[in-house]
Order: sequence, then structure tokens, then C-alpha cells
Amino acid sequence: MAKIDVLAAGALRPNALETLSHRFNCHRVAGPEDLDPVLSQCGDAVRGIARGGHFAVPRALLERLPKLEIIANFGVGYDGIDLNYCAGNRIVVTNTPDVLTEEVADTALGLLLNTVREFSAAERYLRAGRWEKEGAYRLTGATLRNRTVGVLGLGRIGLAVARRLEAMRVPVVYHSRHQRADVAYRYYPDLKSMAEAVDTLMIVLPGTDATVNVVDAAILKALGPSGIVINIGRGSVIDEPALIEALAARTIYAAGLDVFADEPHVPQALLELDNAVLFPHLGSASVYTRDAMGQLMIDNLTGWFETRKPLTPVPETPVPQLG
Ligand code: 8YV
Repeated sequence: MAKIDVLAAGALRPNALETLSHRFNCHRVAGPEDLDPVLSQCGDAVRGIARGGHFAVPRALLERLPKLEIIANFGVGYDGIDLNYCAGNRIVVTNTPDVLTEEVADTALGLLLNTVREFSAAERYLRAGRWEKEGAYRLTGATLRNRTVGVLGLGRIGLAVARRLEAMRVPVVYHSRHQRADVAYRYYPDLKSMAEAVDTLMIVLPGTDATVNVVDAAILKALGPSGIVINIGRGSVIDEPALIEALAARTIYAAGLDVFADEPHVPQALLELDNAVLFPHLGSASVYTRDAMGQLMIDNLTGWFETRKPLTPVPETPVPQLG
């Protein structure tokens, strides 16, 4: 039987690309500049996309793929795919939940500790020879010991972060669209009220139309001068210029960011701030976890083409029923 035509778009691991090439008639589109030459050859035949590295999948691209049935996203977040178009054209989108939950939660805690206790700055101090010359690194102005963390978005990853904080004896409250029946953490139906009540905001929200800039100047002000913001979700959730302004004016204490509004570009103003810890979007970035994500992405494609049953479809694009 002829192999099914699939686009392998964006940053994907070599072993995932190898498996894709083995199972499918795989067309590599490393970057948007490859689209025209590849689509002029096979656009009419493509039935699936393995989508890595936040490769943009707007309507203009989807309209060039009349036979497309499935987009298997490499990542739990699937912003950048035109979901309305997909839902309206019976294109199934899948993502990679669960397999990255604990890794991203580990990173969130690392970023929080690093921001609160200044571990990156302290290591730079040692490496610059300053411990020997100038004495011990300064005592940190912040500690987790007197903080309350407000988790913004208590989904799978938010919950894994909350569990870790609980083990570290840090009080946790949360704000989500809905209250969860399965947790005892205090729920705030209103984000601003939560920001007023806590001093540490842990953002674990996906990037959707509804989450753009939900953490704005007013929320930052509500956190107050001891406020610490950690963002492990998406850059679009924070009003980045307002955050830079609050950090520079010290109207909040510090921020730890793994995600940015315009990745991989990080504004110079953020780079210059000594009260910001900046990670290059590495939440899930271990070989172990990225391999598990790659496998689930491929299993979704295979599940769809073999049995019309992808493993982890996203709620916005219902799987068309057989028959
Ligand atoms: C990766 C992520 O950056 O899963 C997500 O939503 O943001 C990260 O795990 C991404 O999936 C890599 O393409």
C-alpha cells in the first residue's frame, strides 16, 4: 500500500524524523522558507502534519492542504494552529499531554527557587572569583519560607507544581476558570483578588485568545513590592512591557521566566534587569521527555491513520466518528 503523505514541520528530534520517514511518505519542512518548494510538489497529497517547534499553522497554510486530516503537535501547547479552521474542516489536532507534566513541573520549581534564592547570580559570583576575593554572596532578600504561591491555571502541570510546593511546606492557592472538586487548595474565582492575597504568582496557563495579557499592570500592582512572578506557560499570558516596567521600578520584587512574548527574541530591557531569571524555554527539554513527546506525537498520527483513533486529541477539534 502506498505510504501516506505527511509533512514534518519545524523542530523535531532526529529519531522522530527517522520514524516518521520509515512509516510515512515524509516531507521535511524545517522552516517556513521550505513550504513553497515542498507544497508545490506534494501539497495536494498531504494528509497529516507532525508539527514541532511552534511552527506556525495559520489558515493560509491549511488552505493549501485540501486533503489534510490531522495535525499531531509536538508539545502540550498548540497555540499557533488555526483551530477554528481545523474544527470547521474536520481536521483533528492532537497534543502531547501527561508525558511532559512532571518535567515541566520540575522546571517550574527550579525556576522558582532560582528566582527566590538567586542561585544563578550566586553561581556567577563564584565563577567570577568574587567569593574568594569579596567573601560570601549576599543573603537573599527573598525566601520561600514566608511565601504563599498563587497558581494561575490548575491543570495537569499546575497540579504537579502545587503538589511539589505542598511537599516543600509552601502554602498554595489557585485561580482557574473552574474550581476543582478534587483539591483542597483555596480557590479564587477572581485573579486580582488572588494576586492581592499572595506574594508569588506561578503562571501555568496555555496561550489562547482568552489568556492574552491576563497578567497585566493591575495584577502586578496587586502582587505588591514583594511580588514574584514565575511564568512556565506562555509569554503571551503576561503583558511583557508592563512586567519590564514593574521589575525596573521595583514595584514587584523579581520574575522567573521560561517563556516570552516573541521567542526566541528576549527584549534587551529584560536582559539588563538583575531581578529577572531567564530560561530559554526549556520546560520539557530533556532527551527523556522530548523522546516521550515525539513518540506520542507519532502514536497519534498512526492511531488516526490505522484506526481513526488518535490517543490525545484536543477538545477544540472533535474526532470525526466513523460511519
Ligand atoms: C516545548 C512546550 O517548547 O509542550 C509545550 O507546549 O512549550 C514545550 O514543551 C515545545 O513543545 C517544543 O516544540
